[in-house]
Amino acid sequence: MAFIDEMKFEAEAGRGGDGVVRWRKEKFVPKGGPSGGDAGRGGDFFVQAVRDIHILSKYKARKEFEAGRGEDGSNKSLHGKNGEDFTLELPVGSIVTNLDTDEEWQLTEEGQKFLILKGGYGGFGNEHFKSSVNTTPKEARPGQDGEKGNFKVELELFADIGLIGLPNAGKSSLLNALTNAEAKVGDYAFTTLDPNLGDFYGYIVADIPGIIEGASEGKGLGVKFLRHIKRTKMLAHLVSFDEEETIRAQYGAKKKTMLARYKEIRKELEKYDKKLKLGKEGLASKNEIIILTKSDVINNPKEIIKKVNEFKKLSKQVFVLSLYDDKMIKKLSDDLTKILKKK
Ligand SMILES: Nc1nc2c(ncn2[C@@H]2O[C@H](COP(=O)(O)OP(=O)(O)OP(=O)(O)O)[C@@H](O)[C@H]2O)c(=O)[nH]1
Ligand SMILES: [Mg+2]
Repeated sequence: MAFIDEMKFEAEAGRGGDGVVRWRKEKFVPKGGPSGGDAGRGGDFFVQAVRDIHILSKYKARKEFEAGRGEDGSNKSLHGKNGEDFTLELPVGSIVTNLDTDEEWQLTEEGQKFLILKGGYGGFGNEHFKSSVNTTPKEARPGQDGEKGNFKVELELFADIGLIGLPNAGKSSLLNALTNAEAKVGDYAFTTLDPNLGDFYGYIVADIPGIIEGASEGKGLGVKFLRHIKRTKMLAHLVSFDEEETIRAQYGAKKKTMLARYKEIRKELEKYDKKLKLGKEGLASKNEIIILTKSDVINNPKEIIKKVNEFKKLSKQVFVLSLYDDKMIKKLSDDLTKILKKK
């Protein structure tokens, strides 16, 4: 199932029912008083946040939604039923824009619900118009149309930690190790084409597809996924101990050292921020920890320490990880829990 993070749709709230002209029928009374009931109002149109990032793909075949029409009034003063409300479920992190009015709603928490279109009023029946001067009103009102609109939904994933890094850094593998996710892992670049989410003790971890030099201008999987880091609370930046040759063979990277590879991604984050004028709200200003992955490919422990010290100069927390070492995974998992709890 392809991951869909954008959609357009047409929506209409319910039309109000019509009021009616009716007369009371009573035995021995040739013409009773007015008894046309009022109509029901049209159903309102809501959007509501659910914790299901794949829900947009459910609406693939259907792009028009409408709430229920109000029922007409009836005889014997019966009030028509209100039309059924319609609630469109959207993933947490959706930004809904009314393309006709530019109004915008942000669904940031599960269960959050917004009224985006109001149903029309139901019309009055003739009984409503009864007065001392007009005991036989022949007037009734039609229902009012419900509001209509064209909308756009853009999904920006909400996560507590976003795993970022060059392709093949080990992001999906780490997601699988820490959470219940079953992300695809492969020894080639761009295994992950869509973000994956996992639950880490109630925190959401997002595995973001590999970012490469030029991503902010659309290279590789491009800008599409940088957007998903925007609402992530903190970043874990993975840099692998893979040999230079391996990396070059995989996606033709020009830069050599691990630090240079790290900086390459940082530069993309900054460029993206600049392009969108995000300033301090941007990707580059997010709290970031660094995870040096695949330490098992290095035989000399001194080499690992040397790299760690090099990265520590960036004044960020640095972790070393090999997914073949359970103790290392446990340590990272414990430390991450502590970091997340502090927030
Ligand atoms: N030796 C070693 N290999 C690892 C480790 N972690 C991951 N790998 C391997 O590295 C390769 C890439 O792992 P993925 O988890 O798919 O990497 P990714 O960062 O998600 O890659 P993309 O989805 O392409 O961006 C796979 O062959 C993994 O088995 C590790 O700790 N040690
Ligand atoms: Mg991956």
